[in-house]
Amino acid sequence: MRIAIVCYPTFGGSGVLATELGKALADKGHQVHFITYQPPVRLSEFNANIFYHEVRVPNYPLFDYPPYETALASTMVDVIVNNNIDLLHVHYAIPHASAAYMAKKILEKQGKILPVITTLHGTDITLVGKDKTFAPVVTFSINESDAITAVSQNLRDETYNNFKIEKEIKVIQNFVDVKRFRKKPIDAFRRVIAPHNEKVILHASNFRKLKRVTDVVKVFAEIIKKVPSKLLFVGDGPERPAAESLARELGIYDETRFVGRQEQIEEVLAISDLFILPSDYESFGLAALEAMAAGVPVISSNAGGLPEVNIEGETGYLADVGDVETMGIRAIELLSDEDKLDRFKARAAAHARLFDIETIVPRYEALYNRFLQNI
Ligand code: GMT
Repeated sequence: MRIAIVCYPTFGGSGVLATELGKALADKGHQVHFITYQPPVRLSEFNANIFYHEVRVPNYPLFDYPPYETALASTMVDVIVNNNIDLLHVHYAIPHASAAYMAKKILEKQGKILPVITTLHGTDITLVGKDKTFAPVVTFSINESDAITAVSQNLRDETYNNFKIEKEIKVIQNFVDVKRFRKKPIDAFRRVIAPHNEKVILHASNFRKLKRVTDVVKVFAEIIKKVPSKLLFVGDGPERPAAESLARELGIYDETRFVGRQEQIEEVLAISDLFILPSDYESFGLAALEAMAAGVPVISSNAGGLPEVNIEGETGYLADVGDVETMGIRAIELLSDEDKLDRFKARAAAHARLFDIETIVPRYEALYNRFLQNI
């Protein structure tokens, strides 16, 4: 198959998922064309079946707001015609689904039928999409997609609850390449981070308000009273200064390390004992799944699709959003009992295997095939 994929090329979960999907499809012999405004972050290795097409938005003095969506739709048409693309798969509805609709209509005029699949990822529905400014276009373009998928049951329900969707939304949960996350810890790295064999607590995100990074600091402040430990922050974003100043205020800054964005997150996970994700909402929580694949249990909020990923009392613990006290108690319970921690680590890894790339990617292929047979 020749598949075009549109996504955000940044560190966000939707872009990561779309890129990993494209790579997996290319490994299976499909030709994959990424259409984005810069190369996707996880697209670092050469693969003969992968093509990258940059969306260029010309600068013109009249444009206070460069018309990205128009440029994207035009690039889609160009790539689809010139590479004989069979199917367009867009990740994150805004503005990708409406640009796809435009491209589909243009191509129809030229006699080409283009199946469009839209995968909903989270904030395109729950935060941004719900906004009155976007809602009519989001509703329309989702309904005009030939197939709609959501990354969790919760996101599917949220979409039906918030928009008038007339079509079936198929749940295809996010996946992880389990093999990639089965890493042995690099001893020298662990010694640098935790020189006295302290426990390593990890949080990784884009540090947006919704991630509640200051809650991570508060939970850690409880943990460190009982368990010698270090806190590692991976990623960057607007709430980092707030997290840093709270850590200073609580006198735990020296036990905390901000390592910025990391492409090799598996190396960091390999030295970690516990992952904390206290978000206001996660449609799924891909970062938690990646942690579990590396055998790292998760303390998370019970918001959105997180209970579909992190299983209470098995792969970690869940608490209400903002309940840092319970999160702290559960974390201490786990970290101060080696046998229990080992059991949780093993179960986290086992549960992550249910979301293995080899199980989930064929579900996308089956969906693609359904449309290609109809042309
Ligand atoms: O919130 C993020 O980290 C970014 C965001 C995105 O769209 O890139 O992530 C969303 O998609 C991920 C992949 O499907 C999910 O794992 C995240 O839970 C989801 N984020 C939210 O729902 C807030």
